[in-house]
Amino acid sequence: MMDIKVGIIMGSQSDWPTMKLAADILDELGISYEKKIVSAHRTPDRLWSYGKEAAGRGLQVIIAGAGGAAHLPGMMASKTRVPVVGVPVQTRALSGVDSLYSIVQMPKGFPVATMAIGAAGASNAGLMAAGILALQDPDLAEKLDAWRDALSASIPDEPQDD
Ligand code: RP5
Repeated sequence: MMDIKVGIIMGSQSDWPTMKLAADILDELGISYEKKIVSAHRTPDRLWSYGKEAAGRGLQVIIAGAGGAAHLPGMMASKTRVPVVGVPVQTRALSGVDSLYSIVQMPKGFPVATMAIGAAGASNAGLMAAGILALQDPDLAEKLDAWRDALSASIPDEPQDD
């Protein structure tokens, strides 16, 4: 079994359609990961033990997504030195601006690498994790370069009529 290097955690089952986009990127690049529901509010003990054990278990990046009063990424960053990439999940009431503000304004000492709100942020979280791991993994670096080149190549020179 491959070592699990990335943990994808989220506050609720309802975050999974967004957070799955991070998982899709990791799948595309052949990066092993686990996915867990870890709520800062509803399962604080689970959050605590996940953060306490993360480095010892060999996790190298934690992607944490939450919406609304989105304390999960920041609380996780306070509990582990493993880099935390935060994804503000889009909310119905406030369009995810609440999530963004909850995640991005960390005090000095406990950073969260905060992505964009919603789908783009989740995909970019997968790519950010890949970039971090690629620093120590030449095969992955090659795959990530190819992924980026393919994206660039898919952009047409000129706009088309509908
Ligand atoms: C947060 O509350 C979760 O991250 C989710 O985005 C939001 C709503 O959760 P549910 O009420 O859908 O479970 O904790």
